[in-house]
Amino acid sequence: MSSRVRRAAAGVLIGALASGALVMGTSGTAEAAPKKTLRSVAWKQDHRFVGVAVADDKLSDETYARTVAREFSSVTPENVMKWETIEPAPGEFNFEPGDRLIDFARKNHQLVYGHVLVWHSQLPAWVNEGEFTAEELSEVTENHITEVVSHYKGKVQRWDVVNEVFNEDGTFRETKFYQTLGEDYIADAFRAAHAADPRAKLFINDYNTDGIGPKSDAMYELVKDLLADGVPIHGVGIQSHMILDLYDAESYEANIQRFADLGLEVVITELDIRMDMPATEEKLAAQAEQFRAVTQACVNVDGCTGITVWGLRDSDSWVPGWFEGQGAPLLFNEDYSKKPAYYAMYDVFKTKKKPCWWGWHPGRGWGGHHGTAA
Ligand code: 9MR
Repeated sequence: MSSRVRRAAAGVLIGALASGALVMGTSGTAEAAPKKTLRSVAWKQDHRFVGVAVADDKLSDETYARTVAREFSSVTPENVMKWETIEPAPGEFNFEPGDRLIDFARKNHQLVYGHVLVWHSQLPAWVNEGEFTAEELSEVTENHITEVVSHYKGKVQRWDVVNEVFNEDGTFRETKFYQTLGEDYIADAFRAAHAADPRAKLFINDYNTDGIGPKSDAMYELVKDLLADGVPIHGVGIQSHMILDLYDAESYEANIQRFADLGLEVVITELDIRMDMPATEEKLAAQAEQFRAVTQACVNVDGCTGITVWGLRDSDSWVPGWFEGQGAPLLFNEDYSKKPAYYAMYDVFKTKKKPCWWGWHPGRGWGGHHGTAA
């Protein structure tokens, strides 16, 4: 593609993302209801995407679909691109539910964040319990990645290539892949994904890597090594499944910044903030402040390109099913009304934090930049 064509294509994408606001109009019933949408303020003010994990079985619900389309500029399939769904039997691929989401995203001018190629969980028994030599498992994995990424070539802009490879202490998790192939399975997965779609941005993703600590340190060392070895890795996903009031803003931002400083993109990939139920007004207000702080941390770091929340409404969340007595971790109530957390995120995006200076810059010519007027 010529650079002119590429620029034109980028222009279309930018226009499409921004157009969320035009399509959508007003929403919400609260007194302070913003006139715009989350996706439009995030994109227009900050050039960041706001994503949501989408449950395939809910897309047929009109209000659910309308809210996902209106408020978000990126979608992540919550489950349907995982190995057990997409390749349930050797070489048998089930792309239909994933295709449905791709189609939805295209109609609504949304990005797609692919989730996930290599993960120890939601792995079909034929892989997890299969008796493979290293060579065989390597081939099975490469084939899986090649088929899935090729199928979605040009339609999925970012992929979680490997997910949750670490234990809490920063050692490698003893998965089928690690036990059979050793650490090399990680670099190999990135190489296979890159070969299948050289333009897709490839991510490593994990939870409890939100602040600086043994697990995020291990992630940092690993990605540094991968970069030094020329492995095609482009980003780090910080899942950010959080607990109300357990948050260290400084550490969170410093962590995002150090990955960005390596030249990598950072995406907050699975944000939710759970609390002990019942959810009181006070807790919901505190939760909003934590959403505000997380959003602000991303906005403060140039390399942090987007935030995805892990589900639309509290009633869609994985949390109550996994943590007894906990819940209410997202931005919308079951009746699709917006929670204080929604307004907090909106507020950060709509407030431009850094001045943008336009003018002549010695050595760079005309243009704008953030920060001080130098
Ligand atoms: O939200 C997903 C839930 O519906 C599934 O049952 C669960 C199975 O492990 O996975 C959930 O999503 C996970 C994501 O794929 C990876 N990071 C942790 C997420 C929450 O468990």
